[in-house]
Amino acid sequence: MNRNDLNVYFIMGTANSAQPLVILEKALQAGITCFQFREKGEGCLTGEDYEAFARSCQKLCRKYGVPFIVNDDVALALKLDADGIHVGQEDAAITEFRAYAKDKIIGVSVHNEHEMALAVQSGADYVGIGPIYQTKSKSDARPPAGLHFLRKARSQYPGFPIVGIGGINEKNAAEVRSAGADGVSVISVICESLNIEKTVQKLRGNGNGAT
Ligand code: TZP
Ligand code: ICP
Ligand code: MG
Repeated sequence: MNRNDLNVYFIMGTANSAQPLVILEKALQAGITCFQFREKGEGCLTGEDYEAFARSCQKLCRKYGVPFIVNDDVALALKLDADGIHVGQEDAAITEFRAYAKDKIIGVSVHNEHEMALAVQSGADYVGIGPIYQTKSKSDARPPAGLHFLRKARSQYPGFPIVGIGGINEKNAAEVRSAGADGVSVISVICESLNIEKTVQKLRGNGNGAT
């Protein structure tokens, strides 16, 4: 995968927005560089509705040439021929998915040096590090970790694709990049934005205070 694809990495499901497809298209128009389908939480879609919603998101991503990544659900990712999958430490093993999908993007959530080393060795294409700040979008999120491990991971793996996640907004995105992230992964700051165009622009850090 291209590290630039991680620049502004939007994650969403129906739990995050009342009009998810409208929000997704606005975000795509505004220039997000990656999308993750994450249909989780109370009242989330199941069965046919779940698959149909995923396909609608995928179709939009294709229209804008943006990678469509599925969170956790290996079967769905394979069925839809998604561009990739993102797995947590508790989810399916990377090697299992790689066996089925040699050329797909595989992302892994990591929280310490050991998990990072394992992800790199197992052939992950990128890692997500977080939650950096307090997040309200993940019910089982760990406490905020700050930037320390992100900095360390970057110094140990100078060329490895890394995205920061958790409580990232227009104001703190620049310091996440400065700490070594190739990009920022966000849910609420886009879903709750009154001006998605502007929000995405600021997340990109193009001359908005990025150091
Ligand atoms: N994993 C760690 S934090 C998080 C996930 C899925 C949620 C990020 O959402 P937000 O609203 O950008 O804090
Ligand atoms: N990082 C990314 C990119 N996605 C996730 N769902 C996560 C961490 C937990
Ligand atoms: Mg997971």
